[in-house]
Amino acid sequence: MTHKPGKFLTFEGGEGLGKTTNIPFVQDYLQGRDIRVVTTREPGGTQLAEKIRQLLLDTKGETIFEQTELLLMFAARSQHIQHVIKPALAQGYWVLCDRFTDATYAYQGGGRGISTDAITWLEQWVQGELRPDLTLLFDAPIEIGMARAAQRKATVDRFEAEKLNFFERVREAYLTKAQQNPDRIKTINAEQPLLLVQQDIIAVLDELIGRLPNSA
Ligand code: Z5A
Repeated sequence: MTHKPGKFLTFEGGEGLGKTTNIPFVQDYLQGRDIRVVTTREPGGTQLAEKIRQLLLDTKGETIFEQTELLLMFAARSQHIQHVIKPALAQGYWVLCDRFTDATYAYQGGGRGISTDAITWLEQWVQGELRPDLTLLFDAPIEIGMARAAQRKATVDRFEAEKLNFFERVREAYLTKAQQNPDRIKTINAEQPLLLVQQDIIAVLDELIGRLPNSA
């Protein structure tokens, strides 16, 4: 049996701005339209990639250098793409992924200052033609996300322990990427109450579903 290839949707943005909250909402919305969905996350999504995630988030142990961090992100991504994302898309599932390569441009590029050329080279090598069909970028002033995240959990991981100006650079890099890719990256105002955020998400999803063949 042949399947229509699925769609690859990614969820991006600064810490605490609603990716984790809204992925189940999107999952329910799509399933309500008879779309089969797989949810996953980065770094992570396979046994090995989840182990790499633990290494990356751990605040203890030896210093992780910027290049090492970048390579670990793409090592995890490579496993994730081959084991989860590509097989699911080939079977017609829509893949909802909590962060993907835009996060690398934002955190390792914007935050750490690694050159875009290096990231682009790795993106091409590891992903080949694979790019998200749609990205929801949750955006708000960073203090809002930090306050929400702080309310939710007491401990901080290795990224959350960074200083404010690191997160400002991350936000800037995300917004630049969105400006460069207006068809793919849809920016959602995450400062709004959840109900309004979800109305905006539905508008974006309906637009995508409306463009599918046989969606009349
Ligand atoms: N990273 C990287 O550096 N390079 C890469 O290539 C990749 C990742 C892929 C782990 O990511 C770290 O990996 C990440 C970047 C790095 N580090 N940081 N920072 P992660 O996605 O697992 O971690 P996170 O960004 O810290 O996720 P998070 O804190 O779970 O944020 P979130 O999922 O966007 O937020 P949330 O849990 O949905 O919402 C936070 C709280 O706010 C929660 O209590 C909600 O109920 C509440 N909330 C959500 N929306 C609203 C609205 N609209 N109003 C009021 N309250 C709300």
